[in-house]
Amino acid sequence: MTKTVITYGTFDMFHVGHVRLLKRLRALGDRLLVGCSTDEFNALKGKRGVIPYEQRVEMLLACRYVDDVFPEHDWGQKRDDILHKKADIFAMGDDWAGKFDDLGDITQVIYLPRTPSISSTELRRVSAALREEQLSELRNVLDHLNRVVKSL
Ligand code: C2G
Repeated sequence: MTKTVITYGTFDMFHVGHVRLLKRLRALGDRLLVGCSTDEFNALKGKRGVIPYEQRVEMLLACRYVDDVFPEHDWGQKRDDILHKKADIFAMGDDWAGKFDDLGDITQVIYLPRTPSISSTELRRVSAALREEQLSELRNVLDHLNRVVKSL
């Protein structure tokens, strides 16, 4: 009997924290279904995504641990999804611990430890800092060139 695992997320800037979670989720059963938050739902979640939905789906489908991906449009679709897709396990990272226990009447609810010190937010922060560093170096070069031109 195929044991189906289901999970949900934005999976923006796909990183090793996502991969390690998906790997552990897949190991809980025989197939892993991922509800990927649409760009519109991300806006509702107050998340400013970097990577568009279609590309986040493409990266998830390229992951060896993922068997299928479907759109997550709103908070309330989980119960119907679990029943319709006959998910035996609903699992998330433990930053969500306790938040979805109400689904325990129709499926097994599991929370797995997050991978520490990496997140899409942190990656965005680092890339913004790098960009700022490059801009400031450019400003220094321009200042230097201005001085050279003035001295001619
Ligand atoms: N995650 C993880 N380790 C990280 C970062 C994320 O294990 N370093 C896990 C999260 O716990 C989550 C999944 O990866 O289970 C996806 O994380 P996000 O893309 O941040 O998803 P989120 O915004 O939490 O959306 O309805 C549920 C929501 O769609 C969840």
